[in-house]
Amino acid sequence: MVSYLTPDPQSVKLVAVSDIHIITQDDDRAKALRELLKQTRASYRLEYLVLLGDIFDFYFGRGSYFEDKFQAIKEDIALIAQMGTKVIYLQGNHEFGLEHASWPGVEFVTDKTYVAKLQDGREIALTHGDLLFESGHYKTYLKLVRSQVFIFLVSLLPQGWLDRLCLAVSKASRKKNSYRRLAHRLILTKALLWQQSTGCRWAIMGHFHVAYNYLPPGKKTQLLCMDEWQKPNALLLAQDFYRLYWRDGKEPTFKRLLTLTK
Ligand SMILES: [Mn+2]
Repeated sequence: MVSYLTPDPQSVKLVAVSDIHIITQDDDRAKALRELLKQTRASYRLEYLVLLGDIFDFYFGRGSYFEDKFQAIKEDIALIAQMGTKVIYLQGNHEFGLEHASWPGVEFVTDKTYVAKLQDGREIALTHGDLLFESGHYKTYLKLVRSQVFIFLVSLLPQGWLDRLCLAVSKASRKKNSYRRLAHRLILTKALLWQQSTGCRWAIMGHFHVAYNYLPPGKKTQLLCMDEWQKPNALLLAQDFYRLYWRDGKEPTFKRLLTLTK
C-alpha cells in the first residue's frame, strides 16, 4: 500500500539521510542535501536529524582539513541543531576518526548502534549497516583503521593527498561493487538478529542502498533501509514512515510506507 499524501509537518519527528557519498560541497549531491536541510528547517520542528553514515565519500575526523572542506554543510546542520533538534551522525565505512570530529550541535557516534528515543515513547535503533557483516578480515581491517595509533599516523599525512587517494580507492571499489549481487535474504537475516539484540520495534539502517521495509511475519517489528541516493531521498518518521524524494526545482514527493502501528 502506497500513498502519496504529505505528512502533517507537525507530526514529523525524525528525518534520516545516508549514503549520499558527497565528494565536494559544490557537487549535485551536496546541493541536494543542502536543499533538503533548508526545507527541513522551514517545515519541521524535529526531535532528531539522523546522518546515518557515508554522508561523504571520504571523511577523516582528526584535524581541520575536512571540516573546512565541508564547512557549508556543517553550518547548515548547525542551524538545525540550534532549533533544539538532536543531530546524530553515525560513522559509515567511508568515514574515519569521527570520534575526533567536533561540529557544533552534532553528536558523532562510532559505536555500531544508537537508539533514538522519541518523546512519544517510540524507540528506533540506528546502524550504518557495514558492521552487520563483521567477517574475520573486515574485523581485522576495522581494528587497524579505527586504532588511535593508525588515526594519529594518518593525521600526519598531507590531508589533500589523503583525500585524493581515498576518493580514488572509493571510486575503484564502487566499479567493482556494481557487479556484485546483493544477498537480500542474508542481509535481512543479519539485520533482524541485530534489531532483536537492541530490543527496538523499529530500526533503520543504510549502507546497502536498497529501500527495504521489512515487517517479518509473526513479529511486531519493522526494519527499514535507506534508498539509493541516485534519486535524492530521505526517510521521515511521523505517525508512519515516509520516503521523501525530490528533484531540483520540483515539489518533493512523499511515499507513505506500510507501517507497524504502535
Ligand atoms: Mn556504507
